[in-house]
Amino acid sequence: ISYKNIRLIRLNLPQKEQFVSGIGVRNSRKALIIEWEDDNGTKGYGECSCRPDPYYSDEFIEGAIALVNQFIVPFLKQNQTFGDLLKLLDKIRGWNFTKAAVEMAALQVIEQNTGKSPFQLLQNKPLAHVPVGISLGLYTDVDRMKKVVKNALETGYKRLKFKISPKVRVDFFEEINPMLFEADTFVSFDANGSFGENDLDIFHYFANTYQSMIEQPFAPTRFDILSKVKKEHPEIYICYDEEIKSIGDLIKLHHLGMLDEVNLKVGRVGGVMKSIEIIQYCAEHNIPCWIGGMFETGIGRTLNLRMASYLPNARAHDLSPSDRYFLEDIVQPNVQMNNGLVNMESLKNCTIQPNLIDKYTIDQKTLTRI
Ligand code: OSB
Ligand code: MG
Repeated sequence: ISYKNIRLIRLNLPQKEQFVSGIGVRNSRKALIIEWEDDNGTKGYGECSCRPDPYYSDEFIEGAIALVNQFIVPFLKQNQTFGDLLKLLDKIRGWNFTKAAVEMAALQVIEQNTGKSPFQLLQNKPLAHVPVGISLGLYTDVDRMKKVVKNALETGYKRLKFKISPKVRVDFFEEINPMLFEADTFVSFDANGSFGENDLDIFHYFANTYQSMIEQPFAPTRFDILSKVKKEHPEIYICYDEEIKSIGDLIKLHHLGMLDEVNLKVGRVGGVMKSIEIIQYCAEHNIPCWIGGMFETGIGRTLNLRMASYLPNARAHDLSPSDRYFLEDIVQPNVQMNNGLVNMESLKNCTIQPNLIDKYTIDQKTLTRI
């Protein structure tokens, strides 16, 4: 793969409404897009879906830009194999979201030029319709929350995932429970690592009331709290998000007997190749695995959906169409969902709109090969 220009584009996309989680409050999505242009003018796009602050992972957008500037682009050769690029990226410790974005851009160029993609390594036939769920924030107004839940149930999402934290309003859930128990939609919870040793009462409220999946209840690496909870209540079902950044993290949890389910984010584990390794390990060991989201633009969303289409047994992925959270996406037409299913055929029409990229660009920088 050759390279002529790498363009780093920083966007700010307005959201339809504020989103609150155990991580923080967000009114708009700052995004970083990496455009890779080869010698023939073929362009590939990657999305770095870390947050602008280091509150989900230790990466943040300004840091990602510095990494690409200092430790990736200067080491690119005029021509390299995809394997050379992976070696260059592997040498860098951490920075998974950033490395994934570079890999994604390169893969798009390669696919356009040769028709080859690493998805061919996954032997199963991809699904034509991918089941998706919705991730709902923390609410400060119970009427608003009721409306949102009612609407999500009517829309047909295959799963409702509620953000929870030690400050969550349990009384709101008490009011909404009849609606949740009546519906046959799967309900799960995500604490984003916000519970500590002193929040076990509220943790157990959610575990007992719903006997469902809880995502990343405790801070990553707090095996002490986890194993205590698991020993006392083996029925508690844990899904990991932040905790798993590599296949090694996954294997460790599996060997410790603490792994029930995996939220796999392509960016968090460092890209498509790393994700495929994880998918294969999960398949071999019967570990349920689904694709998580970071409120990406259509660029990242499309790739995630493609990955999800190779997981035939997943209940639902965190990949609701982006018009749920953005006023306008830079990919148009938007991904289409019908009754909780995304039609993969319809993704073929979803096209990156350069004029919309321009409209939402805060700043950009082009690194030209010298
Ligand atoms: O914990 O899964 C999470 C978004 C940003 C950071 C962390 C998380 C999320 C989501 C997004 O839940 C779900 C989506 O993209 O639809
Ligand atoms: Mg999560």
